[in-house]
Amino acid sequence: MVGAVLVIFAIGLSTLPASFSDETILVNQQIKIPVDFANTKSESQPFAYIVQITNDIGQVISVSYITGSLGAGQSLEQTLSYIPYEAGNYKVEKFLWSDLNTPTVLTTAPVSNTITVVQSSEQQIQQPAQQTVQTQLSAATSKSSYNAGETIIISGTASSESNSAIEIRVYNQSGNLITVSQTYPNSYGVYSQTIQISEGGAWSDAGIYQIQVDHGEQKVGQVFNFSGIVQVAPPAPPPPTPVVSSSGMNATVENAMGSSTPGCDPDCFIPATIKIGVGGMVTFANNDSAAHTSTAGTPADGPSGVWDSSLVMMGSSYTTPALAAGEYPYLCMVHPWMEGLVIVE
Ligand SMILES: [Cu+2]
Repeated sequence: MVGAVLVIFAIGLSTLPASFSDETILVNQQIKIPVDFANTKSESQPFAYIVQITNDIGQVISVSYITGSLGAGQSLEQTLSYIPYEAGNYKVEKFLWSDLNTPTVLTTAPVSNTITVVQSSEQQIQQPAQQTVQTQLSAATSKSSYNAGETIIISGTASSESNSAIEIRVYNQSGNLITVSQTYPNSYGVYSQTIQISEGGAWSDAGIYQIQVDHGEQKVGQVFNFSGIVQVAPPAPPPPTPVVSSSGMNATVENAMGSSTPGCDPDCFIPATIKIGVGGMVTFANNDSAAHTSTAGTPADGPSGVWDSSLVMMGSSYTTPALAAGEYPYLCMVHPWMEGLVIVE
């Protein structure tokens, strides 16, 4: 066994290019965020490299990530890009984890930089552009191995700037195309698609299957193992009962254990629906093994701005401001399947 937290990478991230701090970035100008690091270990190392951008008032407006594995002595140099559509001060934070779902933090502290974005004199007379998120296409599967009858969840990031569909193709172990489906990124530049594995038919031979994800000019691939085994159906779950927990004036909500992997819904936040008094606050306690956010808003409409925890690390918590009467849907920005509701009355 290795220790719980190891600094395994030599991180080349202490400074961003001079343009971040010394020059002024204009609205609608692309910011290139370098992502470069080296594995100095003598064995290969899986990683999830996360870039989070927050705006003036602390709202997370973009989360993008690169996942993969680096061999011994290998280094990675890539660039994530982001286009700010409004003037303001943006904070860029970089996190390096071993895995998106069961992360071991590979660096002791995130790297943080502030970018100042201003409008040029020409831009000041223009209408503000609609906000979109431009990010590099990525794809991850909910598990690395599946049995017949199971559901594959493919999720990742994609630019929400283009209106083009994300096309997802699955090829079997012989290279034959067995499914094609389409989805669109939400306003955060996050997408998620489910693919049901039928029993038999095209899904019959065990082996390594490939997923090809295309979005505009960008392409990424993923592989997973298909066992070919028909999974015995689990006992039927009890019928869902809408549980509204009321804890009086204030309340605490926990992140469900393992909620960084799809499948926790509808109880990714416990309890998923909470009722508090007018002027009360909700504390989100992260006792899960992954980092999460609690962000007021919906996947369809984006953040409402009522509250946004930004990334809450494992073992930490976040408390909302005092809330006025109303119903507040919220979600986790990193794991868009995690949704909850706060009722204030
Ligand atoms: Cu989450």
